[in-house]
Amino acid sequence: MKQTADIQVILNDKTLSRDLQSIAQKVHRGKRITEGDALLLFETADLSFVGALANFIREKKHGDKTYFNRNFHIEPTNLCIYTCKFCSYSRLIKQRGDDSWEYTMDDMMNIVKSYDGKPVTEVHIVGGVLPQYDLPFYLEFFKKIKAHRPELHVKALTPVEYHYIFKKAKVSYTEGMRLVKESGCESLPGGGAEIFHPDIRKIIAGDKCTGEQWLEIHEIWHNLGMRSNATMLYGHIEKYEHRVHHLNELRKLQDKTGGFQTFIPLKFRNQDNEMSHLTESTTVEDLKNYAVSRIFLDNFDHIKAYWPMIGRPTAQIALSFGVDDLDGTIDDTTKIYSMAGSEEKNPALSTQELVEMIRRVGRKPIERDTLYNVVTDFEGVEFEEDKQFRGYMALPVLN
Ligand code: V47
Ligand code: SF4
Repeated sequence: MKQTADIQVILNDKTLSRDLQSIAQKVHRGKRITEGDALLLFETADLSFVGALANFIREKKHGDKTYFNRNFHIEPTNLCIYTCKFCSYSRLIKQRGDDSWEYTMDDMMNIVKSYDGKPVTEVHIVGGVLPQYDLPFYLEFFKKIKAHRPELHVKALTPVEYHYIFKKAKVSYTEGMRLVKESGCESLPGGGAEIFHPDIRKIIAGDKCTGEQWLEIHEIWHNLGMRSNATMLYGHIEKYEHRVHHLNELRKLQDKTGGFQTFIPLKFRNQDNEMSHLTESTTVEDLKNYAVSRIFLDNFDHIKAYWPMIGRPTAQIALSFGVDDLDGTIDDTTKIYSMAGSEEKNPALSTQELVEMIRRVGRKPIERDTLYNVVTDFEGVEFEEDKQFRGYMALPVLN
């Protein structure tokens, strides 16, 4: 269901510059746009223009289908040896105190067990980097999860952690990723990417893995036949050219491996971090960023809006600006964004709430698993009122 201008209106608009006309023609014909085109879109195109093009691509790929999954997060610790300037979540080891946590293996297995009998399909594991969370620890943790609940998909750790734990264990990236796969980790989340360009990365995240290392670890993982996600942290000190460079690095790797499933733009939130003096991007900018990402990343199947970060209303609008995925039901188990100033203080949505949120903007909710297999197509499914149960009671409608 379109909420933006029709692409035909754009194609017939004689007031557009030749360059924008040419980009619209490329999109209409399914041709790839260049880095220069993407820069031009960021710098000169208005929101309705990029929205129309992005929505055209979104609907060509997915129609009104809008995906989500049922997952929970485990964040082993919020202590971290690194000092990323945008991070509101981590505490340095010397700040160990009331607002920090370090879960043991048993603590984390208890979290996994607390979901026994609940219809979640994925556990998303990511947190700070600390020496005790080393390669043997994580390999054992993945094995324990799979032994306890074999069908639960383990989506775990980013190249930031992998780079650190492999170095400490003195294993190569290739050997390390092979062990990780063998132990039951099935995909990588998209975190740690930030901005690949060294000019920006060295200022905001100078002491963790480089952009090249992030890309190399994902490439090795893809070559093992595995899938992963990608993110970009935007709306801080980067310029449009850095965003385009980042998107282009992802597009090049995707051309080589095809291993990325989804791209997730992450809006910089400015509460309680070393970049709090920066003004956050506007919602117009956020939507434009989704749209240009959708247009540029022609070889990515999915663009995800992470609703705990941007809030539910913006996530709904984003579905008309290239986004086809809203992440998961997230049972209040991530602290990353509430600590950084998101309007979602306790991010939890029941399946019923998420389904209704998608339907209210005219889209079709589909529950997927991590690899985008359909778990439930909610077409014609109504809900029985059950306020106590945080899952859902879906009843097929018999017409
Ligand atoms: O890498 C940290 C970001 C990321 C802030 O793959 C911040 O399905 C904004 O990657 N403002 C971790 N962003 C989260 C992540 C993710 C989230 C949802 C789904 C998936 C997926 C991956 O969070 C970090 C960093 O880029 N982050 N602090 C902040 N103040
Ligand atoms: Fe540590 Fe990740 Fe925060 Fe950087 S973003 S300080 S690596 S927890």
